[in-house]
Amino acid sequence: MREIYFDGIVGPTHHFGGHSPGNRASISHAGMPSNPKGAALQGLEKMKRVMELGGVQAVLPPHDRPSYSHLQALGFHTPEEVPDDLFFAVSSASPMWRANSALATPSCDSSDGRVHLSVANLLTHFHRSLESEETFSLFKQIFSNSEHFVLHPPLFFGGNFGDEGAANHLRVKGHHLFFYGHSIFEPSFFSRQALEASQAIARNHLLDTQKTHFVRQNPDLIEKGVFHSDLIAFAAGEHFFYHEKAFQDLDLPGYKVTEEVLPLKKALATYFFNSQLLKLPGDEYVLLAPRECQTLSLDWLPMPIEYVDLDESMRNGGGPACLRLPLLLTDEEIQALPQSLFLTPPLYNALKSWIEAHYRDHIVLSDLKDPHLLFEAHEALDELTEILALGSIYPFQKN
Ligand code: SUG
Repeated sequence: MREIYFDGIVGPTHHFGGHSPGNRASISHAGMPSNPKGAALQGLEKMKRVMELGGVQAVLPPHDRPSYSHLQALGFHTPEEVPDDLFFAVSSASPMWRANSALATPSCDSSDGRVHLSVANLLTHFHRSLESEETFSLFKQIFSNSEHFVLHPPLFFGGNFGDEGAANHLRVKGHHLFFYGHSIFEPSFFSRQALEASQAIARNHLLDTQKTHFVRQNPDLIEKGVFHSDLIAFAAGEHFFYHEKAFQDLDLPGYKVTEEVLPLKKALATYFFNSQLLKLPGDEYVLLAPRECQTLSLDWLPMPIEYVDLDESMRNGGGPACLRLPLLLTDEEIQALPQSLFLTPPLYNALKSWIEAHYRDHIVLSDLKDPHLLFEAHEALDELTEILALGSIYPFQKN
């Protein structure tokens, strides 16, 4: 079996909207000018590095933003009628953080022998809740082979039944750790993941209950900005690393990183635990860490580290692991996916030229209402669907 990383391509409207209370980076960078071209190139360079290291890398297209279909559903007809905050929210490029798109479990762990994927509802933040419908429809196309894949729709949208996908889940030595922040019967203002949502996913994915664990996130840390558990723990293959303050009642052995080795404050400021641990052929491991971690002493780590520059995404609270949806697949399952989505040197070159031709390198919030930006974004996405051989996936392509 191989680990596959599906990274989201950063969309042309990438900006700093301050849309995510509870996410400190998002709030502290609100209103700053952004560089969508730089952001998309940084994401692409990370994918290229994974490919060069021997990882299986695939791409997922951005969503259609600003989303006029959502504005129409809200009764608006022209951009001028829409309050700024609402317009900026429907313009968010947040689908780039594909760790929040869904949660996938491998076929070897399900009693029906198939890969299960549950699309996340992302209900706690308005701009993110807009993603699930489009993700579900895209995934229906990508994971259409029902001999190998079972796609579950997003869970209920009400009653604090929040689910944020792979960002609150790890697979460690065949065991599944589902991290949650609250129960729907005791909602918390800050927590994004409900216990009941995680339990429903484990049941729907037909996992072995003996190998399924529901672990509560430390509520103090959620208030300190650990809005997903992938900001405080990571795993791949045999390895599992977590900060000693991360969880309550963890009953699975792993590498506990103590406060002495890495103080929580530094771990959060550098996003160390959002590093992407790659499991490569021949049981080699490489940790892709945000470049902010270069200031840390990490000689206790048993694997080599490489640093990646993802500053644009990081300013919105998204590091290396946030940008990718991980899947563990057999060769046959990999063959059952659209091959046009897998990164190769020619696809890398095509995406690079495409970004350079279509993206702006400077956006302030007021630019989002510029009708030219919408036009540019549509032109770009239209061309992208050709590059990725996806057909007409966007609402504007069907008009
Ligand atoms: O949901 N930021 C995202 C970051 C997602 C990080 N993902 C993982 N940890 N896996 C969020 O808070 C900010 C957008 C803005 O403010 O413009 C934002 O949505």
